[in-house]
Amino acid sequence: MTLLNAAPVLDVDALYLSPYALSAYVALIEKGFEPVLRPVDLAAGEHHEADFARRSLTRRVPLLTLDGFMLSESSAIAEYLDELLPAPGHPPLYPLDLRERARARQLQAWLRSDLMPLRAERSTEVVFLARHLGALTQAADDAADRLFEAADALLAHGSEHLFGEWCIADTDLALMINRLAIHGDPVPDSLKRYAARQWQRPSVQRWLSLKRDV
Ligand SMILES: N[C@@H](CCC(=O)N[C@@H](CS)C(=O)NCC(=O)O)C(=O)O
Repeated sequence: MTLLNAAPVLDVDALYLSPYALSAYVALIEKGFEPVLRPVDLAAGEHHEADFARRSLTRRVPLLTLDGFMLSESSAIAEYLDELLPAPGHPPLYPLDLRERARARQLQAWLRSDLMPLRAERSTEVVFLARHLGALTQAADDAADRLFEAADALLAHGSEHLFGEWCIADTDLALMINRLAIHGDPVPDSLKRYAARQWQRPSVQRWLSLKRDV
């Protein structure tokens, strides 16, 4: 099977604003794929149409189709790709050390399930469309403080990435910090620098360069 030559298809939101689509896209690029992006118009409800509902199971983007296999949920996609094309031989998406890998997955799960006020008040339009929004509520401020505390603890070693080498959780964490940093909200300097460096990664830059018709 020549998987690296197969062109995976990634269903993503049509405006390329989904942080989860970003994560799945970066995972594919880092593994050496050239995915075909298939835009799904969420505002028009295309994700509720029968065909997409059947293929995704969840009616959400991103949805990967690779070699006839369909998978949604961005972290499941990254884990699948990492096991499909493992290191050595392929660049890893997760740390090789068992505990660091567990920590990376913990961070991904947390970033996807918590910090709701922050995610709501600093939507990714801030990050991808340079939107300016109002002041944060106390609840979002509290969420930001929890984010900083966790990120500071994980990055206390002062290195460029969370776990020595880059991993997909670096992109997820940088996105969350950049919701605030790019907007100009107060962010500790060390975290601002970390997120700005992560944003320079070529796979992330490719996502940023997609044309957004808004
Ligand atoms: N946990 C999922 C979240 C996916 C998700 O929430 N996608 C949003 C776009 S950012 C979506 O499809 N929303 C459509 C809807 O829920 O109606 C993942 O990591 O892939």
